[in-house]
Amino acid sequence: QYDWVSYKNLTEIYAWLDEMAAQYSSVASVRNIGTTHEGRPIRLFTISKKSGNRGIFVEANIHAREWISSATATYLINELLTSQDPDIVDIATNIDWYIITNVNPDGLVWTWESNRNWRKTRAPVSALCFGVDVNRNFAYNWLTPDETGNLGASTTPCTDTYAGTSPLSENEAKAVESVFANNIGKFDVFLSFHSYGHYMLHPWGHTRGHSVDYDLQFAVGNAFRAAVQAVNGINYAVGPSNTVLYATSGTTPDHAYGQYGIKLSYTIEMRGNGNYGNYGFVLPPEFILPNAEEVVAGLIGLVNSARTYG
Ligand code: 0X9
Ligand code: ZN
Repeated sequence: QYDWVSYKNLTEIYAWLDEMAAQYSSVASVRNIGTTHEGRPIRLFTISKKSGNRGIFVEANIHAREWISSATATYLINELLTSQDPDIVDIATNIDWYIITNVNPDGLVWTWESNRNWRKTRAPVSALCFGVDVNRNFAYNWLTPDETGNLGASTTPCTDTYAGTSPLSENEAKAVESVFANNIGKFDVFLSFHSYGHYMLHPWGHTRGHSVDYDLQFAVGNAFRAAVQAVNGINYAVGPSNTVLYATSGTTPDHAYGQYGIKLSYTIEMRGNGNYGNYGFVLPPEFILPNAEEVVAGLIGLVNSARTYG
């Protein structure tokens, strides 16, 4: 029986996605959108209960060690398909959901079998070194320094923020890219689930300059923050990722906004530190449910805020 009491490995997550797609086959489906270096499928789960809906695209676990991100993505799928709560029924019925629970399956398996702290993919990238940071491999302003000269990414294969040899060089990034490219104009919101630190980050990462849609991005991000805080009291910091967190280039949210015009594009850094304990990426399983509950409440707040804008 699947639950959110313990973390699940890739085999368990993929088996559960299959079961849910089979059980709710009139509204849900799961399909392969790419294959990793080690031959594992990258899978897209979709929920559509009504024709003509606009959509929200969620990616999770692009960083292998951030287990809470995929646990929250599966919790979200479960809520959308099973909850009777009117707010959940609303967002499940009136929005199409495109969810990649595991952008980086090879990395996740490596964290279970060899190194719990692994971040990147597992493709060989130089003598003795493995892995590209998929969240530095997207095309929009790939390896572009900000005003302070900070690349926010690395050209050194052995480092944790290695950007790859070229934009979209990695199969994982190509798979995510295919969802954007095959659904132009579909998504009003893009969400990248990460941990940790309690941040709700909007573009840009690659520049300190304010985006054209800064006010909208901040307002909707702030609605997420308020709805999260109402559940368990955790207060996320909201703002542009470059200045609130640090410089980055080639991230999925910058790409979603810059390349595809998805204005409401966010990185959500979930639990891992704070006054209940500084666990970092190794968040104990008893926090899966409270984290997931507050994030889903946050998403309801985000949707209702977004609806008040054109
Ligand atoms: O460095 C990252 O990729 C993210 N932090 S993490 O600790 N999960 O690795 C932050 C990315 C934020 N940047 C943008 N949203 N542009
Ligand atoms: Zn991350």
